[in-house]
Amino acid sequence: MLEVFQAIESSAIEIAKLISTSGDFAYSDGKNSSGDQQLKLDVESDKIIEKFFSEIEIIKAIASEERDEITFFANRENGKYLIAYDPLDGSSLVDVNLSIGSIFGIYENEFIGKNLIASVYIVYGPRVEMVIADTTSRLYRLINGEFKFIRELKLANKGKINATGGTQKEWSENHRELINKLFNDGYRLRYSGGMVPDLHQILLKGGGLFSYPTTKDQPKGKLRLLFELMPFALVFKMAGGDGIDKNAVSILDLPIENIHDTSSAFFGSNGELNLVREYYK
Ligand code: P6P
Repeated sequence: MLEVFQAIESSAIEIAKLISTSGDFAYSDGKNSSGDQQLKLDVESDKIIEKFFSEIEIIKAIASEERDEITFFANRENGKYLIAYDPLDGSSLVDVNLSIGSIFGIYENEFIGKNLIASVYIVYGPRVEMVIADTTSRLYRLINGEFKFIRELKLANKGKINATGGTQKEWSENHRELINKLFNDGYRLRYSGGMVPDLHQILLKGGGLFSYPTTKDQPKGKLRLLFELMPFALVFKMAGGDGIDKNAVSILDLPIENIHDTSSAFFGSNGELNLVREYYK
């Protein structure tokens, strides 16, 4: 597993350079499986990650948000890791100089939540930071070209941050009541439109709620299970919180029919998730 983490670190250093040196990011002429217009930056980041992963024997296959199908590496009969990743989530935010990120889920032998043995995400912001979750959630920071361990991440039972995703005019009434309840309890709105920095802020501040519900314009939710939601569910779980869907099912227990499946998602401390359960009962 260490060589996988090292490959992710090497990818992150190259992607950080790519972000800082690229000019305005033209859209490529492609669209990904979720119908998102692909930025050249997405495609280039995906290539960087594949290059490093292709050199690791224990990796059998990779699934990228930017590709329709799973890519199986040749001669990997003994490989046991399947890696699902979003190479550059929220990449369009680079145009307005906001933080973005890369998300990785390392699955053993099968792309299902219970086989997710580790997850990693990178935040490209004023600083480049990384969180690794396996049996704990741990924060690292890129300092002089190396990722240094900073501290373990632990969520309190409640926080003060309310990160409210989705098109508000399309929210269901109970979702609107949940969000207003938090604001009436003094929670502060913190939402950039990039799930990596938005979730990172809740983890580092010790608590709060990130919500991306199903809406009329996103009836199955927008965020992807394999590449985004399951990796973050492991991070939050290991930090003492959790990630659940609108039926209060743990995201790690949700079935995967297609590698690009999406779901509603609520991430946070237990205090906030109990409110979600109450308002979505
Ligand atoms: P909305 C970025 O495009 C992304 O996939 C996530 O990073 C982010 O949480 C979400 O979409 C933002 O979506 O509809 O709130 O703009």
